[in-house]
This record gives sequence, structure tokens and C-alpha cells, in this order.
Amino acid sequence: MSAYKTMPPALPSWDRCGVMGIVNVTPDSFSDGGLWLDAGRAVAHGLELAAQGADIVDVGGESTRPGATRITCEEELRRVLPVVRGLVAGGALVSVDTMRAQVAQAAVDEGACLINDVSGGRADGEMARVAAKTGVPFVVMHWRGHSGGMDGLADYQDVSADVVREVGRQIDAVVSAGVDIDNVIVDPGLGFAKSRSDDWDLLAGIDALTQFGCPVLVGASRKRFLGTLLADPCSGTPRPARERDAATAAVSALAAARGAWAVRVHDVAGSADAVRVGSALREADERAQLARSAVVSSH
Ligand code: PMM
Repeated sequence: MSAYKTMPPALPSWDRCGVMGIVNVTPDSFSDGGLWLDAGRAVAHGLELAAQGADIVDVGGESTRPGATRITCEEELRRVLPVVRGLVAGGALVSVDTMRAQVAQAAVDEGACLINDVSGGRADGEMARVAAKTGVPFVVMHWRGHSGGMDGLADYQDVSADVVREVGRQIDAVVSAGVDIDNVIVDPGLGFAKSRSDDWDLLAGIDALTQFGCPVLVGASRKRFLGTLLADPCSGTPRPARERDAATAAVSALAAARGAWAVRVHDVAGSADAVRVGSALREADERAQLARSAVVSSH
């Protein structure tokens, strides 16, 4: 039985780029694995993220770090559902990060208001139908294959054009399965079958993803391309994942300035400020463009 007795919630939107706080209920996620495996701690952490300014809290039970092996559906349900339930009871807006239709359905039944599927519906043939049936917003992330082998799939002619084309195909597939186009959110899938330079190229070309008219979600938080950028200049050792939050906030500001709908981050406080900076810059830019076009049309 869905938590939504009448209408499912519309796509959340804010007067700036939103902040999605991450709660990984996993033993093995790359930067916070094992920290929030206990449901009570995970709920407390998610509510703390909401208090720090997360507009929505994303709960995932299966690690997608490069090389990760899959867990069973039962285990994923066991990890995710009590946390979704606790966060909803605590008043947070919750999304569920899952590639499984059964987990998505169960999480929506507990009150999750968005399905974040890193495979964009490709990993589970039932997912798009479940997303359509529940009527909640659905993330179509660019994805080429499961984490176990995805590093071998980072082969592009032109990464921005290829990602846009493949995401476009996946949007068509989920819309054909009944998902309302107004509920589709797109995501470039930074770090998923991407080299470090692919991630930078995708960020530089993020405007291309807006051509579908769908909101854009950016997930750069603590990812490898930031660790490599900030590597120790002597040893070349990548900056540890937990020390990449300032760089993540910088990406959040840039994504907001480019018009992203939301950023998905571990450290909410830094990005909550950063998206305000980026969104204010974007608004100032829009005002300046309006003023320029008013001058041109008055001549
Ligand atoms: N990245 C991760 C997990 N889920 N979801 C979306 N929509 N976009 C992402 O970039 C994304 C994601 C991997 O990061 P994590 O293991 O720290 O959660």
C-alpha cells in the first residue's frame, strides 16, 4: 500500500539548485562504507543532513563503487526500508537509490518520494513500469553496466555527445514504459564507466544534458576524479575520499551556476552554501542578459 493515498508527490523544486544528502547503508561504499550500516545511526545521520540543509535525503543499500559485487534483494530491503521509514517519520523528504524495482516499490510504499536508479531502468526490466505505476520522479543516470566491470566500459568517441545520445535512448525507453516525461531527472553518471578526463569533459559539457528539458542531477561527491586532481604532488597518491569535500562544494557551486536541479553530496553543509553561491551567480547573469537584450531591442 503506497504512502500516497491520493496523488504521488510532484518533482520537488526549490528557488535554487537543491541539495541531496547521501546516506549509504552499506559496509563497502567508497567514502562512507560501514558508517551508517546500523539503521538507527543511519536515520540519525539522515536527519542531521536534513538539519544541515539537505532538501532531500538519498538512501542506498547497495554499493556501486567500482568493482563492487551485488547483494541480494532481501539484504537490500533489510538495509534500506527501516531507514526510509525512520527518515519519513522524522519529516525528511526521502529518495531511494536502488537498481531493483522491488526495492523501489517497497521504499515508495514507506514514503520515499523519488526513485534514484543509477542504471536508469536498465538493470531491472521491471523498474520503469514500477516508476510509472508509483508516479514518483525517476532519475535516469547514464550507465553502461554493473560496477564489477564498468571501468572496462569507458570507451567513448566524444564523451558528452555519446552520453547525451545514450541518456536520450534511455529516456525514450522509460517514457515508452509509462513514465511521465515531467518526472524524469537526468544525471551524467560521473565515475560510472568514465575515466577521470571523461568526468571533467562531462562537467564542462553539462549544458548539453539540459536539451531534454529534464532537470539535471550532478553526483560528483568525493569521486575519484577529484582525488586525482588533488593528489599529493610528491607521491602522486590521490587525496583520500574523506578529504575531498571542499572540492565537491566547488563542483556544487559550478553545477548550480550551470542550472543543475540538484547536487548529490555526502557533506551537506559545504554544498548547501555552495549551491546558493552558484545559483545567485546564475540569477545575476540572467538579469544582466535581460538588461542587455532590453538595450538591444530599444535601439
Ligand atoms: N553516485 C553514486 C551512487 N548513486 N546516484 C546518482 N543519481 N548519481 C551519482 O553520481 C551517484 C548515485 C556513487 O557514490 P556513493 O557510493 O558515494 O553514493
